[in-house]
Amino acid sequence: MTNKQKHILAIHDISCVGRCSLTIALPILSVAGFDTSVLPTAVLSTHTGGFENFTYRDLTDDINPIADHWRSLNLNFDALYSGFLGSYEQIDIIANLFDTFKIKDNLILVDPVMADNGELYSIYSPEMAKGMAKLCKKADIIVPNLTEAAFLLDEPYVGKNYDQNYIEGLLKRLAELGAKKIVLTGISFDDTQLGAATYDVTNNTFDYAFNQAHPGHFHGTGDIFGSTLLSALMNGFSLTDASQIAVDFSHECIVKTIALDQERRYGVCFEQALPYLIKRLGLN
Ligand code: PXL
Repeated sequence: MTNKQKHILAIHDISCVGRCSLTIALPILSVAGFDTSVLPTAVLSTHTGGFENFTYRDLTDDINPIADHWRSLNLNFDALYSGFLGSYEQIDIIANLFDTFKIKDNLILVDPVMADNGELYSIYSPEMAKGMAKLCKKADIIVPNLTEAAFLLDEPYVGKNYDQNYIEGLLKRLAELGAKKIVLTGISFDDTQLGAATYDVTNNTFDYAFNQAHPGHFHGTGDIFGSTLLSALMNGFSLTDASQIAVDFSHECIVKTIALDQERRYGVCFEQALPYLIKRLGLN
């Protein structure tokens, strides 16, 4: 019997400079062994976090014609992975695309990329949060950070002021949006560790994955985490193990970036950590 190569669709923007979104998802999913197709949601000269005067081409009008062509080709995807969307209108368009391409055994992962550190990204309005909650309903797995979780649930952002009880309550409330697996990123119960919390609704189990914390903000690590989590899940790892691999690979990327003294707004030096990921996924 042949082992058919899995086909994944990554739905994110292209930020031409400053690694994030598709310039992270495509190489990571490729190195993890998958035929990765892309649906660009916008094209920016740089990402929005740390550069001024970036260009922004919203590709909303291109998405339905692209999806219609794919429908005519009867394409199938083993996973669909959405991240940064180019406009509020894209939420309904992507939800519709999920309806078309959802099949029994494929996986829809929604990273509700819209906010960090208590604030929405500058290009988004508060209505984005309500729309993202609707998109999360279509997902098998969602991967919000703590800020996005607060926006999705229309709850106050608590900053660093939380405990395990709060996190597990938050995970349960996020599950009410509809996904059966929830992964909450950027969790830290003390200053030395940073990681993710998972909630598997079917088994009613909570799990945690941590690695060493490094001070400061490392741009694009949410996309590193989401792409790695999906890579591990699609290679057959459990939710708990995939989350630990994603935490550890994100940490590895941060360590490389610090060692190379890279300017933070250009993103993390994940390229040099890819051999580590291949090893962790058991692909070498
Ligand atoms: O990493 C999330 C992200 C994706 N795409 C764009 C961004 C950001 C975060 O700032 O600006 C364009």
